Amino acid sequence: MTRLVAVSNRVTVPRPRATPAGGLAVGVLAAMKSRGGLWFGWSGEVTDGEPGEAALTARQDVTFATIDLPRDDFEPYYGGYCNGALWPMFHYFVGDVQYCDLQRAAYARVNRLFAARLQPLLRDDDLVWVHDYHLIPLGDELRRLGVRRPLGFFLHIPFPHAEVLRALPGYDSLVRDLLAYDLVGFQTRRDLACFRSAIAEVLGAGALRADDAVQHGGRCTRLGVFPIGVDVDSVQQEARQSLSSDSVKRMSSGLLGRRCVIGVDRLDYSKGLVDRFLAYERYMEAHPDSLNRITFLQIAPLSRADVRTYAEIRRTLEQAAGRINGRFADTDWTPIRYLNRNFSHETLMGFLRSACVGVVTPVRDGMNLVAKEFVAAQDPADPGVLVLSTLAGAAEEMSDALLVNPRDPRAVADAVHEALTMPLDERRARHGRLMQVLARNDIHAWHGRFVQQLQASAEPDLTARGARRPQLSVA
Ligand code: ADQ
Repeated sequence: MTRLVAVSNRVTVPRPRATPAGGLAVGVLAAMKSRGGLWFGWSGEVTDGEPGEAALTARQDVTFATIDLPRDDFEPYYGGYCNGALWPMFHYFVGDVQYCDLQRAAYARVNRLFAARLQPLLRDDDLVWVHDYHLIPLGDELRRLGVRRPLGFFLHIPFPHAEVLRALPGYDSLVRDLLAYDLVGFQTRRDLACFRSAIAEVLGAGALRADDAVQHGGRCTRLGVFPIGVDVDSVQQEARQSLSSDSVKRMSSGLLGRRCVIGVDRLDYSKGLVDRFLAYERYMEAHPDSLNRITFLQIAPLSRADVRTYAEIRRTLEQAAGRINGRFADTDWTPIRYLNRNFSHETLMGFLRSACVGVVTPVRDGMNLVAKEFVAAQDPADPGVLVLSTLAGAAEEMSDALLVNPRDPRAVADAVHEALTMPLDERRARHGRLMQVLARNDIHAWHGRFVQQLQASAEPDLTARGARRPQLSVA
């Protein structure tokens, strides 16, 4: 039996009442819980000396293997290259990219360290699945250490078009590093198309085969689209159960009968929160009859607080919420309730179920699990309506949401109005169709398809000798 080894920047060892606020952790944890195996990554701690061997913690079928990172490398690796260069570049915030050679060198060293500490833990029958932009060079580092097992990579965030990517110094090495993997997965067809543009830019159009495989350096890398989903049954159950929990009851009773519009996002400039607040202000201006009848609840736990752009967006949002509330609030009503804290997943699903409208308006997002969770959490007999950005990966599948350009406050305000006034039969019909999409492509389908295709990549590549292989891209 093959063993699944997942690798991500941060490993979250589950603890009671601790919920990771982040889509990657939610997705990887679901895959590990259902398949068992080893999950390797950073412990969350830094050390002054040379980081030691991985610390192992076993929980049921999953072993969590964590390493500390060198103090001197952590900041330039994580806050620097990962979140100061790659994150903004991959989300098309080209003007915010802070590139620095020293940070890129720290990124390379951390990836080398990951490989050195992971390699002794690997067995001959392992399938290794590496997650996200922090670890692009890890596959190549493992190959250098002699690892021959199938290596897969999944990118949780968008992949930018070559025209954008080529503004990043050293972008060609990132593209070549991805070709050390046997299987590279993306969230959407658009991301895959952008990666093809990058391959054409770096290696020439001839490197891409018609079946979406890249032949390079003696290796064949297959490309595919694997849109991440949610655990529909578990979200439904959590949402129903938590309606009777204290937190959800307190939230609902605090609304005093008002209808709730909800947003749930990590505090990140890619999530479109400033534009969303302005759109909500526009909505209240255009619909004075809504004042004191609707509450907008925005939950936004802080993330990457040490990175400058994140501190800036936090200040801007606090000012916007303060200004809008100061302008519209009444003695017994606050139009925007803005909370920077984490909740348990179950509580959050209860909040989503209690809301009439979910506003998910990132200005760029790989997928966006909250959009899917909002739909899955609804009461099918009286469902709320999802307002969704066309620039979220989720929009590719969720065409029954009200799709909007997140940068257009009038369009978002109009969609919120349409959602709040939509007749019940239309809400039910849209919700039913969206649920079919979610059920067809849930979290189990996501990891099941990826692992199956990674496994298949361990088989010899017959295509090069003229035999047919099954088509690997998407649902
Ligand atoms: P994220 O950018 O973190 O994920 P998202 O996909 O929306 O974004 O996932 C967030 C997850 O964290 C959701 O499951 C949500 O319920 C949870 N969460 C959010 N706020 C919370 C809070 N206050 N308390 C507790 N939990 C909270 C990245 C990419 C996305 C991609 C995912 C998965 O940026 O585009 O969808 O990975 O691939």
